[in-house]
Amino acid sequence: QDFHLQPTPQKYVGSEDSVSIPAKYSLQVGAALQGSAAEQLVAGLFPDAAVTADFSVSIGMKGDKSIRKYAARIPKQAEGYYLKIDKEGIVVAGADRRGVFYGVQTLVQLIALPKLPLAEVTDYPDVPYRGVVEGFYGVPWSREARLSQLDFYGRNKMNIYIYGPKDDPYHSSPNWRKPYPAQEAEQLKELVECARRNEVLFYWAIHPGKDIRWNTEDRNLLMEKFESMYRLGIRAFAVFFDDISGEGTSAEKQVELLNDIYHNFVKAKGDVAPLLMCPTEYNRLWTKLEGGYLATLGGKLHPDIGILWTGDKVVACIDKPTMQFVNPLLKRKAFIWWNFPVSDYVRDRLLLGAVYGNGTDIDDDISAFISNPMEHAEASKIALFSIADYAWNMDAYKSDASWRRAVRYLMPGHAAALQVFASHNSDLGGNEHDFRREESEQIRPALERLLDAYCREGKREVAAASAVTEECERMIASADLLLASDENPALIKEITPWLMQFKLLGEYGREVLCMLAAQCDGKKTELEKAASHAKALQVLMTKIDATYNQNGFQPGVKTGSCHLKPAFDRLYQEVVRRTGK
Ligand code: LTM
Repeated sequence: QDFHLQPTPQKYVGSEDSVSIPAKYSLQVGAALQGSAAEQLVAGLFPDAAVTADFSVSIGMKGDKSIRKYAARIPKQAEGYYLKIDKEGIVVAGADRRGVFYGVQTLVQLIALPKLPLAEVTDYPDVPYRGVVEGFYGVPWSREARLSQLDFYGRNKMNIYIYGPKDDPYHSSPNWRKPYPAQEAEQLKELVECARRNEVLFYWAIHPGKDIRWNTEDRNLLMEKFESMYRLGIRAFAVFFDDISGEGTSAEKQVELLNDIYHNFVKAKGDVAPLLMCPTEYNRLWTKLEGGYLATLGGKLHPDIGILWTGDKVVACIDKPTMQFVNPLLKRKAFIWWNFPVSDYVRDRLLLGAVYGNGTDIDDDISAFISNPMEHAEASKIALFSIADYAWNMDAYKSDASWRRAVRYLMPGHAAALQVFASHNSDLGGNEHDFRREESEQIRPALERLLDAYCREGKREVAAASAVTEECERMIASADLLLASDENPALIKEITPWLMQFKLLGEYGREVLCMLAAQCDGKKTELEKAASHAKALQVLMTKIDATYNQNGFQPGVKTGSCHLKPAFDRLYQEVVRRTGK
């Protein structure tokens, strides 16, 4: 049977042979797992265990009696696990609690297959922290979106979520000093519980730098805010000093505050995860070595405090040279904040393309790889799926295959349609960070041939024209299939304006090709008919652009904007020019 475990395990040894779990089985869960997320997951999978049976399910972590025989096979790495399925039973043995949880998550994927294969999996993550920072500008994610995200992280073996939406006034100025109103506080509590069920560390970040005063009053207010978050159940904290100017940017003052939080809050509590901070100079382009900002952090910040880093620029792929630059300055392994698929600086686009460009040789240089996503939570899962895959097992990471699996994961019943849509909605267009992504790669050669033959010689390249027409038909059908589907309502709701625009673009492309054919064949009436329809479609696309997604930054709805739309516009103009009208 054809399947791929997600994220790609370090070692999978499978066989063609399979086993069916009998109605009668025994279940042993290690004592150390009591109350854990793994135990809850196992209880759902195996609800009717007998005391003795020929088929046994043994789940435990290092030191547990239930898996003692397998202790030597458990990987040494944190969060690692060993999973064995044979005719006699199933064993999941984890290096720690999270390792057991991940082993059971792998088992969940295998049990969902038509046949449960006999297999052995030895697995562990390459990067210690993998996950998401909700750190974008724009409408923060909803309660439902966050709950769904946390379940998604659990299933994809991501272990960290940092809450830091820039437009939550209680995270940033003006209200970072105040506690959350009751209803929002309740929702945060619910999220913390959901994170626990998914073995996700829930970090809450504060962003006080825009108006912080370096005095005792503000120091105490920040500590009180952390206390109020601690009372909600939060056990992991971060302080962000990005995107600020003025007094708040002082490295010395930031260090003083963070070390104070470290000693008098994190250590004093005893059950709080390592503190994280986002520096003001969080990328190489903005680093002023002569000012000594990063060197001050590196030298004076307590070594247990993690420091975030976005790479060579605000938005950039992460490679070895950027790590070799920053780690010696920080005197620790940087905690990577990857600004993808965040789209808060290109809000008229959807970034649904493949995840590529990050070094696969940096696992030893980073303490974490976390992604800043789009305001569209469900659509972000396309990229997040592959980021989870990449950060778990860099050597095995295959960008294109992972992207296709991500698409299938989100809409298994409409994977082909979503793939067509995603493949034409990935580039950012010209932007302040000069960050671009490939788009429409498969149809690009045909588009280029078509343009070249027609614009230079007024000829219709037949094979290219039919390939592009077929692609337009696929676009139209895909848009309809997705718009009509109720397979993933959250996703369709987020992308509906782009789907409507995408359908029009397909129709426009098809009509432009009819114009071109009619012009080449000298069919005047047909040409006029096609031209007036193409023109109407242009008007409709402009209307969608002016009606939907009217944010105050990059309003509108752009689709296929890297190659398709420019090519169709160019051909349209060329037909008009050659017709003399
Ligand atoms: O990247 C960082 C550290 N800070 C901000 C983010 O909040 C924002 O989402 C991204 C992308 O626009 N750029 C930033 O500067």
